[in-house]
Amino acid sequence: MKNKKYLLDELYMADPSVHVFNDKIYIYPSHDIDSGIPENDNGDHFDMQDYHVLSMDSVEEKVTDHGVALVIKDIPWANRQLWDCDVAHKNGKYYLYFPAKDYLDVFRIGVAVSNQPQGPFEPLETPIAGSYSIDPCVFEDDDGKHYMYFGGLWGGQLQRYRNNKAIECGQEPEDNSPALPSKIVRLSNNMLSFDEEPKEIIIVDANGDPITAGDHNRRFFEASWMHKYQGKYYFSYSTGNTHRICYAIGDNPYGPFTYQGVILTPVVGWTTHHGIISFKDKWYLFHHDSVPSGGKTWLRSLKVSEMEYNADGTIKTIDGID
Ligand code: FUB
Repeated sequence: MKNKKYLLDELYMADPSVHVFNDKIYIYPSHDIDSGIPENDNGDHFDMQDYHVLSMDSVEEKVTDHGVALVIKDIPWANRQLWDCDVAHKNGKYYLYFPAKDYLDVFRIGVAVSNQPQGPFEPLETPIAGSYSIDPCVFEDDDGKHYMYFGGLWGGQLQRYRNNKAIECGQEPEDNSPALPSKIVRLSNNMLSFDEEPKEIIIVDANGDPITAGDHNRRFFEASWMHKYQGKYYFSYSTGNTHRICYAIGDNPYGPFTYQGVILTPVVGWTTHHGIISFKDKWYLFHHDSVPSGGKTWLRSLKVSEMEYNADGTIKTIDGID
């Protein structure tokens, strides 16, 4: 499959996290709705109320929608905005990690648990202690350790924190200072808490200099994803207001990571977000755009494209528009 394919006609979904469980592809997307809330830089118009889980036997085949897996009204601490989630598997249980705003309008990351990959998921009473911001991506390394990558600027509130502490006046750094990084944290054995203080994901250029806050074409904005290829760690992310999916390569889950280039050029719609898997000897990029909704940035549709590597391990850029 070389061409891009839309996955679902009936519902608007976005932010696909993707995993292979029990030889099937499972997709954990955000479920977009038309909330009627006007569009703003805070992302208030993304007022999602629930999650569905999707699965596929292969990218060529029809998607199964397993229906509602978690609803905001069942999450005791969450008030609004179920944004990008991810799922990890350990010892026969599946853990859904999701961001939502609490009753103080602060994004936290929560966990919900199921015995099966399609849910339904039972949420814990409180968010993960020490969690903040959005877009959790959980990566299992070959030694069985799980790491969460998280963070997002602007509406994702990452600029309100330094050294994992909320600050009085949350602003992005000066243009020539290092960019605000995505965060990484190892999960505890029970998968329900952080096992350490979150650390910074440093992305450097070819000279070893950190990407700066003013470098909007390359700096991290949101949508962290981690995959491994030929023993190297590929950290990919959205550049937000320049609408690219970029990637950087490192030697371990914590980095540092060296910037490499663009995986997906800008799509129709403001946001861009992705998940990457290897399935039956091919690599796939799952992503979204707003073409089917006529460009409404808060009503996005899921897509999948085959992703290819060059001989040196770099990724061939995919055109977001074709
Ligand atoms: O879906 C809401 C937000 O839009 C996600 O959390 C971001 O990554 C962006 O895709």
